[in-house]
Amino acid sequence: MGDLGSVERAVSELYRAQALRFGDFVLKSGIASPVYIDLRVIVSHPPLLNQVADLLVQTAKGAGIKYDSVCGVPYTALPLATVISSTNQIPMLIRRKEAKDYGTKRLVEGTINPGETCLIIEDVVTSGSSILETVEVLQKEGLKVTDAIVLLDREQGGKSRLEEQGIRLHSVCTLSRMLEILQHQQKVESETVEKVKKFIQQNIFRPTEQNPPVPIKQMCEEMSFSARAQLPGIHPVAARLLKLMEKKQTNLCLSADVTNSTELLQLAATLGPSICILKTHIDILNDFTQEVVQKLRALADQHEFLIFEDRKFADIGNTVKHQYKGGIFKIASWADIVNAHVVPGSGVVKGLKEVQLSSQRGCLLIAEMSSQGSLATGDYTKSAVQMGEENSDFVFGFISGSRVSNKPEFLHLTPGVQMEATGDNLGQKYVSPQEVIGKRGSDIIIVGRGILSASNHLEEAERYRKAAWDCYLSRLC
Ligand code: S5P
Repeated sequence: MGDLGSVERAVSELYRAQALRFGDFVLKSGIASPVYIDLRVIVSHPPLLNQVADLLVQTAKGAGIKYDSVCGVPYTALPLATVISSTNQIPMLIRRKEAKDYGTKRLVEGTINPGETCLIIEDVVTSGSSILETVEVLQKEGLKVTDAIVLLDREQGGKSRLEEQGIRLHSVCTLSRMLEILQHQQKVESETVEKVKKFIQQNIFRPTEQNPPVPIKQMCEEMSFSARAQLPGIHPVAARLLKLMEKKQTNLCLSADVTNSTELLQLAATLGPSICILKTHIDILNDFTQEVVQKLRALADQHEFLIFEDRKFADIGNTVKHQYKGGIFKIASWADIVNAHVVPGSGVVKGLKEVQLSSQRGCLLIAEMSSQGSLATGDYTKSAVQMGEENSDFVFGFISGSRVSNKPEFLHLTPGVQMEATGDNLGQKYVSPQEVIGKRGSDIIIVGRGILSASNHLEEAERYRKAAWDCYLSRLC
């Protein structure tokens, strides 16, 4: 631990910068907490940033750790690692939270010299999961990782969990010491201290086999589907979808890519209870009639799922308006959800919006694609998100490989999901439900052939439903 004087000064400054707050807080997850810790604010206080970085280095020195590079756990610890690297002339590595895109999968930036030792820098440790994720990535690159330095240990089980995994955790300060310092400085009252201590004890993180570890910090920022359904300004389709997902305990969308209407209706009838959305490509049916979609609508209402026509509109506003409303398919009359490419610019959304029959129709924008070499990356993805956020009266989410918008009103649906295969011979690339929901923060998995190629569709759909739902549950507090 750092020396008393400098630690006390830092704690006092952290309190002043409102990185530590005491009172009655309701975390986004709905859990009541007497303490709120947010060290992201220290970037607005450069002297404090330097002070904290220095305390982290001194703590490493005091513990006699030898290291060749530092790596901050994304994102709050990145500026801390940067200051440590720059001030002490120690090389730094940056761990990406998401692979750059589906193709390159580069997870660490900077020069990696396998065999060298990297020291982990973190701001707050709760369960230790964020550190472990970073350790795993660095170790896969051939680096030695044995120690982590953290500013604040919340004493909620992280230290012992990390030790079990061979990582020694050294903290500048524990939450109880921080409380004592603040009490001594007469910044908090003894009643508050007791309340927080009780809260710590009652919230010790104990991962189990069924409940795999997920970073608590991340979990506490996570809202449940039903809480998101209540958000002011949420699109009615998103609200309906989120509510039925919670009720049916499913975040599985079936991609019903079949060419025969009997088969389509059979799938809807059998898998209806297991899914939240049934996705169609209505133009691949060999025997389309309006009667088919009427029957599909009846099944959707009976089993409470939404119908998503994966039409991928991609033309000027005036054309997509006709494509959505008219022709032989009359998509707008039966599909709750449609999607659009953003390549034509916002006119595509405006055209579709003109048709919008009621507020019970919504649109998803394609921000990323699962196929090899997709051009929907980087700035294109960012523009798609911006276009969606600017048209929230019709757009309620995105087709993407990961969470691309951090606004909880927007849903993320991810295709290219299979448990076993890694791709097909036409460029499709697959990842697991665990990766998509657990790691990349998406909300709904879209599964086609993963289920359709199984001999027992229902059994397989249930397997995917359960896997994706369990991952969603473990994201919550
Ligand atoms: O990027 C995308 C977007 C979509 S909507 N990648 C996709 O694969 N899709 C659709 O998801 C695709 O058109 C197909 O209907 C489904 C994936 O099917 P699967 O059999 O590969 O699971």
